[in-house]
Amino acid sequence: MRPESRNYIDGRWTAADNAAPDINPSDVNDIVGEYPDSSEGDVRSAIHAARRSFPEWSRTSPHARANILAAAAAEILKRARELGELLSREQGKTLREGQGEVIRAGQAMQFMAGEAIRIRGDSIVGLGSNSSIEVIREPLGVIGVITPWNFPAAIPVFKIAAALAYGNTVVFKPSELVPASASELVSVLERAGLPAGALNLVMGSGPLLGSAIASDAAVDAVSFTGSVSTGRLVASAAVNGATMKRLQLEMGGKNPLVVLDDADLELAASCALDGAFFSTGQRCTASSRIIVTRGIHDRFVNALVDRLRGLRVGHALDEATNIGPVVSAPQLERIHEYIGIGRREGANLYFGGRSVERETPGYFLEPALFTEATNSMRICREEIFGPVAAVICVKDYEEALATANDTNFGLSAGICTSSLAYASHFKRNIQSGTVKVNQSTSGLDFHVPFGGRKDSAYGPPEQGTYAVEFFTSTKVVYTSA
Ligand code: TXE
Repeated sequence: MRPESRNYIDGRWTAADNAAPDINPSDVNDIVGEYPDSSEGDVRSAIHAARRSFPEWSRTSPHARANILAAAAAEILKRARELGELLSREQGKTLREGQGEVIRAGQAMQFMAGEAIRIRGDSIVGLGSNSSIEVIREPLGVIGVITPWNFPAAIPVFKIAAALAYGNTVVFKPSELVPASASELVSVLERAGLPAGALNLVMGSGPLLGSAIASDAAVDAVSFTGSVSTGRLVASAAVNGATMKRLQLEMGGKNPLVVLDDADLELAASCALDGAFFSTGQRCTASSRIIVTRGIHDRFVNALVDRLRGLRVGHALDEATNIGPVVSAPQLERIHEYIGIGRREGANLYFGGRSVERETPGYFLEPALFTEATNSMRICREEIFGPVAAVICVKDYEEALATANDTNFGLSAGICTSSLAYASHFKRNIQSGTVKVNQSTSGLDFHVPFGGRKDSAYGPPEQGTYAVEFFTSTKVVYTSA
């Protein structure tokens, strides 16, 4: 199977003037395919197609929209192994993680199919005599969807399925690093019966194409996931262009996992291992700061390192691999830079952190664990986005909570404790959009809202029934009988 190496604009697969290779990070000699390196002209064509198709698509019956999404979900779930393998091949997460992500994407698509027929409003008795009021929801129009490389299937589905379910049309710009998964998702939706122009795919440079989408007057809203720095550029283009657009930005995290003396040691070590290192640590909800009270600190570090020693770093498609490669050479270089910064700042590189060779040339990195870190160090303040975690030793729960909140991010946070009192206090006082108690900070359900605070997010949360807030606008109608 060789995915379409073309853009999808106005219902047609069209080549761009230039193309770029999609490289397998487990084996850089393996080119998954050549994908469009599109121009601003290609983006404008896609936006115009989305604009033209909006009136008809927005008037399509909710049942018809639901059937299309349900048919697409069925194909995704049926092809989960094949699509998961393609995802792992181009992005580097393990086969189990890639197939798991595709299944989650298919299930989220199914969920959104149901949401298409659950659009509801309110009927309110007016304050004036014989006045009745309706609150109705309407689609926004053309949605720009700009997505990152770490969840090539799930994050595009969370955005695109919701946008389409509520009657919007879409211009989709995936990360340059994962075009194959994006192409497959769009071809699945085309086969499911989407009319021409309802969904348009333009692949290539983020700074060129993403900013063109964010600034174009014919785009009504932008839903973005990526880094804080890029999110700010998207926001600037979206409000300083010809029109002010609605924005939904899901950005980075520096997520704390607090481990208290009364924690279940084995459970805490497993939560930390999963949260910090699985998916090669390339998750916005990764536990990159592990804040441990001193009574359990040494036993916890030893239990975590025992688990780290058992992990196999290798080719994403090798069933024995636990940790796949880092996604790209620039990302691997960035991670090594942070490991060097951590050592120079005085943290102790207690385990791992070295590039390793495997049978094929790839971006393989041993998971890195720092101890003796302080929260003021750059490795505890800045998002590294790789298999790197820092253990911060604190005196007690109070210091742990204060340290956890001392960050510019606010995406996910976890606590491992057997105390209901500490867990309840933590839930109420941690400044994050997601809180996990005796669970990894990563690994979220698709049917509930997901969003952050502070620098981690801007605009309403994604996913679940809460997606209706961003992808529709309300209209309040007053009628005198
Ligand atoms: O993200 P970017 P990348 C963080 C993580 C990682 C860093 C870089 O720290 O090291 O981001 O990863 C498009 N206007 N996260 O490069 O640059 C780009 O093409 C409009 C955390 O993937 O944010 C891609 O489609 N769009 C994040 C998307 O924006 C632009 C997950 C994200 O790219 C653009 C991934 C511009 N000027 C990375 N420049 C999370 N929170 O999950 C680029 N893009």
